[in-house]
Amino acid sequence: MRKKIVAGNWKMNKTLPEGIQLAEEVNEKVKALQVPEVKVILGTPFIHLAEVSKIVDPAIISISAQNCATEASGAYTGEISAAMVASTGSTHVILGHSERRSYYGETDAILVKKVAQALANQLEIIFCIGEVLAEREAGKHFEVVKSQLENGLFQLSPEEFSHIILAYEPVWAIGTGKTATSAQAQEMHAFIRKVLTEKYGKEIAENTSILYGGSCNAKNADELFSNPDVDGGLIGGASLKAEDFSLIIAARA
Ligand code: 3PY
Repeated sequence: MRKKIVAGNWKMNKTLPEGIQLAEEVNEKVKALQVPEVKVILGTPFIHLAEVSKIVDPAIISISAQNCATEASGAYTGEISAAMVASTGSTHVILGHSERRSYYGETDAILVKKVAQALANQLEIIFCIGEVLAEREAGKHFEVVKSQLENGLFQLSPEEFSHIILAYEPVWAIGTGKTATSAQAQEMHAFIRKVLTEKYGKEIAENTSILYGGSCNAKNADELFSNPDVDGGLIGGASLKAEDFSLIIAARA
């Protein structure tokens, strides 16, 4: 049985004291909700990881970085390795977010290296895929998403792939306030599961959690999560307020 997951992506928000406060609030809310069937993940900036790991109860909340380096260690000024991330108590890393692909030039080849580093350091990966508006308007969205899977992940063995959580984030719905309709989300998630079945077989495809991301919030979460192939959400802006984030977690329960 695949997991229901709600993961927050704080992006580049919150100073350290603000992040600590938010993590404390989320920890209290999740404790009160009592939803062991939902895996809750906080994707914080690098500088928060170690502190937030100490604050939250690891039985109910896991911690994730939002990126890691392509290399293991060495003269790479400003980079943070997967081993460093793991040493903070973080168990997850978000890779391939469209903001990293478009603003920082992360190609499929770069992501292959980051995925390898993350797996070598026992990190679970939330791997983001999704098309831009022009690709959807040209009817190429399925092709684009399939190629992101093939070129970024399909080098993995079935065992390695079991450490992947997918997040479908249509780029035109990120930070724009536009959300894919429930039907568009389900259509793409079902397509992704079909592609996974063809590559890894039915069991792995059925066990892979596929999250929806892109302006998912407390108002639309219920409807999005009611789809059979939408296993949860990767939440941007709405993860920055403990109340909104906990409403989304409750919607997934
Ligand atoms: C969003 O909801 O805008 C996101 O990009 C989540 O990763």
